[in-house]
This record gives sequence, C-alpha cells and structure tokens, in this order.
Amino acid sequence: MTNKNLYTLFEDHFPSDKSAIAFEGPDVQTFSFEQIVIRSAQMANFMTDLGAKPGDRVAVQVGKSVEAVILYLACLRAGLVYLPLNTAYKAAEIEYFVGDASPALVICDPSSLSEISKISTKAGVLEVLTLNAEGRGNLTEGAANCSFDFTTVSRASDDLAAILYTSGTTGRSKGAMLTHDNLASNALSLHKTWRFDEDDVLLHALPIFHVHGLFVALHCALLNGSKIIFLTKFDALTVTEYLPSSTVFMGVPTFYVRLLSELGLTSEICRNMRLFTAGSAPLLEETFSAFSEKTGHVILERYGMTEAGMITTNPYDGERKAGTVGFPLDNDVRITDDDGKIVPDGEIGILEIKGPNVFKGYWQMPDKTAAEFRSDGFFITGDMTRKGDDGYYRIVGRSKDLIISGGYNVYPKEIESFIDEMPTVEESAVVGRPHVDFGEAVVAFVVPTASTSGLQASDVTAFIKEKLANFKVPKQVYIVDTLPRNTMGKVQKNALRELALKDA
Ligand code: MLC
Ligand code: AMP
Repeated sequence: MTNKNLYTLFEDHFPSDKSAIAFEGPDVQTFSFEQIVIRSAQMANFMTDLGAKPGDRVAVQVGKSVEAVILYLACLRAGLVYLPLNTAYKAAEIEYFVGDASPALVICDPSSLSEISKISTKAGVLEVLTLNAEGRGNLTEGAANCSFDFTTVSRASDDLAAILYTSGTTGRSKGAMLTHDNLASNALSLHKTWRFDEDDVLLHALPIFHVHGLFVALHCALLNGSKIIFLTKFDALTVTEYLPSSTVFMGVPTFYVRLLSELGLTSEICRNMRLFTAGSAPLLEETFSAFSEKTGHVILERYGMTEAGMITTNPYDGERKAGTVGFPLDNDVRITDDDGKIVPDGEIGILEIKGPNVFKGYWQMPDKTAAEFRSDGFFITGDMTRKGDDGYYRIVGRSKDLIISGGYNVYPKEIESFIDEMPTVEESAVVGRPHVDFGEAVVAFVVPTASTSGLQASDVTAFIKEKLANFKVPKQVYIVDTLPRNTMGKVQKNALRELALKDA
C-alpha cells in the first residue's frame, strides 16, 4: 500500500535545496524546509514517546506561530488527528470539545494551562503541553531533546488527518472528520487551478485554526515548496508593507475592506502580486470593484466550508465575476429543493456536493451525519445557490440560521440558549445585521422576566463575554417587551432583522 499520509505528499514537493526559506516574517524566526522536516520529526517523536498513538486526537489551542504549523505537520507525520481550536474560545467552550473528542494530548498557551489542565484531567487526557505565541513552551523544549529522524507513519486515504468543529444550527458543535485524502485532493486541485509555481511567495495573514488559513493557504504553499511570509495576525498596514515582496494573498472579505482604507494600498505595491483570493463569507460587489480600481487586481472569489474544503472557484484565466463563486472544483454539485429534487437551472435551491474533498462524517454523531447526506452520497451544504445562465454559481443565502461575522460562523441558537440561562431573562432572539467591517454583526433582542426591572443591555453583554468567544458577543443588545411571532408562535426573525437594520 502506498503511503497516503498528507505530510508525505508535502515533503515530496519540498524544494531539492532544503536550505531554501519556508517561513519568514516580522514576528517569527526564519525556518528553512530542512528545519521544518527536522523539527516536525522531533515533535512527532516527542508526542509518540508520551504515548500518543496513530488515530489519537491532539487538541490544540495556541497563538499563531511557525511552531504551531510544525505541530500540525508533526501530528500528520505521527498519524495523530489534529484538532485546532479558535484562540478566542473560553474554558466552557473548550470543555465541550475536549470532552467530546477525548484527545490523547492537549496543547495550550501557558496562560491557560491551569484551566485547561482541570478540563483535561476530567476527560482522561494523557498530557497537557504548552506552546506560546512565540513558539516556546514545554512542547518545543521536550521536542528539542528528541531524535531528528522519524519515519512518517503510513496512512490509508480514508484515515483521519484532522477534526474541525463546526457549530450546528441546533444543539452542540459537530466535529467534521477530514481524511488525508480529503485534504490532499483539495490541495492538489487548488494548487493546479490557481497556478502555483516555484517563484510564488504566499503572504499569510489568516488564523490557522480554520480551513481557510490552515488548509487552503498553507497547503497550497507547502505543496508548492515555496516561501511563506508568515504574519502572526492580520493588520492592514503590515500587509501593505509585505505585498511588494509577495505574489499571492488570501483573505476573508473583512481583510479587503480594511486594506481599502489603507492609504498605502496602491497598484505599485501590488506590482509583484499575481493572485488575490477571497472567501469564507460573501465579498460585496463594492469591495470587489473598489479593490480592482485601486490596485488593478481582480479578486478571485471562491466558496467552501469546513466539511468539504473548497467547492467552487472563479476562474484563474476567465472572467472573475463579482457576486459569484465561479464553477465547481473537482467535485460534483447539484442544486435541489427541500426534498432533494434537482431544480431547473436558474432557480434557487440548496447546493449538494459529492467528491473526494467531502468529509467522512461528524465525530461520533452517526445520526447527524446521516441526516446531512442523501442516500446517493451527496452532502447537503445548506447554502442557497443559483446557477446563472452564464454557468457561474451564486451563493444567495443560507437555509441554516447562521451569521458570518468577519469570516467566523456564529450560530444564533447557541447564543440564544446561553442568554436564556440568565435568571433575569425570559427569552431572546439573535439575528445578523449588515456591518461595514465584519460583513454581518451579531445583534440580540432580549425579553426580561416579568419580575425583572431595569435589565440593561450591558448586563447581557457582560454575561456572554465571560463565557463565550469574543466574536460571538452581540455588537448590540435590545431589551424589548416581547418578540414578534407569527400565528404558529414562531419568532419572526425577518421582522427583527428589519428592526435592527432600521435602527442602524
Ligand atoms: C474580532 N472581533 C470580532 C471578530 N473578530 N467580532 C465579530 N466578528 C469577528 N470576526 C471582536 C474583537 O474581539 C473586538 O471585541 C472587536 O471585535 C474588534 O476587534 P478587532 O481588533 O478589530 O479584531 P481583529 O483582532 O483585528 O480581528 C478581526 C479579523 C478576525 C477580521 C482579523 O476576525 C479574523 O482573522 N477573521 C478571519 C476568520 C477566518 O479565518 N475565517 C475562516 C473560516 S474557514 P472587543 O469586545 O474586544 O472590542 C471557512 C471556510 C471557507 O469559513 O470557505 O474559508
Ligand atoms: P465554515 O463552517 O466556517 O466552514 O463556513 C462555511 C460557510 O461559509 C459556507 O457554508 C457558506 O455559507 C459560507 N461561505 C464560504 N465562502 C463563501 C463565499 N465566497 N460566499 C458566500 N458564502 C461563503
């Protein structure tokens, strides 16, 4: 059996001159490909020595550093299943993920060690290790004493490489199980379609705990064996400083909105750039046009999701159309009605997909998995889609109750359930409202209990801030007497969206 380990695919594409730079940046140490190979071997040895075995999960909540990328590669090499967690998650959120995934190892920032250790002990974790945003901690210290040699563990195509949690419209988050082949097939497809070549330099400013920054961006560059300018956070000014030495940039729409307000963004600083891509949320036509006017570059918008990586893309050579997500990559797509019947071209329906990129299922949730697949294997994305006469696909809405704020998904149900736990609250409803910077902002309508007087919006915000990630905290809270309902008693979220919009 040939080894289908994704790391092997990357290593096969590393340059023959391994002293070539793999990562550099203003806040990181420079790493050559040789160092990446050696350090990932040492880390794989360290985790294996601690007792982690192929198939075990490694949950990781750490700041962005090259060492965190090496940790990801080390997990692949050791056959461990990488489970990245948003750095914004609070202890209560982490407790769920660790309890659900039962990882063998948990890696966290030293500042959260005591909190995470308590959670991990309850979940039977073997060891909790630390890694700070500068790439230091007992993970790198322990690895430094290990051998430089590690034979990458052989994996079959459908062995798990990663689990990424994605929230559900009802109930708790679901762990999307991604195999080595899911990730490899999508990486190869993007690398080819977006025409990566040996002289490319990727300017990387995305977080590395989601599909976009971890898989789409990193995989293309690793598969290309070329340099990454690695920024540890997105900052528009810093991006403009590094654009002249880069050729490819990937971002969520908020990155482009913020770049457009940088005076230094000119066509001159983009002179070496060949590709700007956008995704994770809809790119407004005005952002698309303004960027093209200012830089001479037409942003290539693509569409994807945690469960499948990238699904469609605007063409590299043909016309890139604003408001569209282009054409399917190497997966079959169809647009259907609620019963799964294909709708005529030009009509709106739900996008369903099938292909090597589509995940294996939700971790330990066979019923939820079954509910989201058709009997012929197509996965129901929940994205309302229309294929135009021109053949381009357009994402026109979502059948799932979901807000995408600055590229992060927020599920109203999760926040509503949380607000409703406040003893002073009768009920609540959460909706999205257009936001100039984040695309959509979270807004909450809250009804106090009959016996409560004087509940303030700030009480609700403070309650949420303590327990949930900051991007889930509503940008505005309205205290109201009642929620509008239809004759069936269902909360009319459209009416609330209109109210919030009017008020804005
Ligand atoms: C930060 N805040 C947000 C937020 N990010 N609020 C709502 N939505 C967000 N996305 C909060 C902060 O905590 C702060 O709150 C306030 O808003 C202002 O913060 P900021 O300093 O302006 O934010 P910043 O740290 O600069 O972060 C903004 C950002 C970041 C856009 C750089 O959100 C980001 O990196 N987004 C990218 C997300 C991403 O990679 N998505 C890919 C998912 S994969 P306070 O209270 O402290 O003032 C996927 C599949 C696919 O979807 O197709 O790609
Ligand atoms: P996630 O669960 O974080 O992977 O988010 C995936 C969701 O982001 C998709 O189901 C879409 O709703 C949305 N999305 C991603 N890319 C685009 C895009 N280019 N346009 C519109 N929505 C997008």
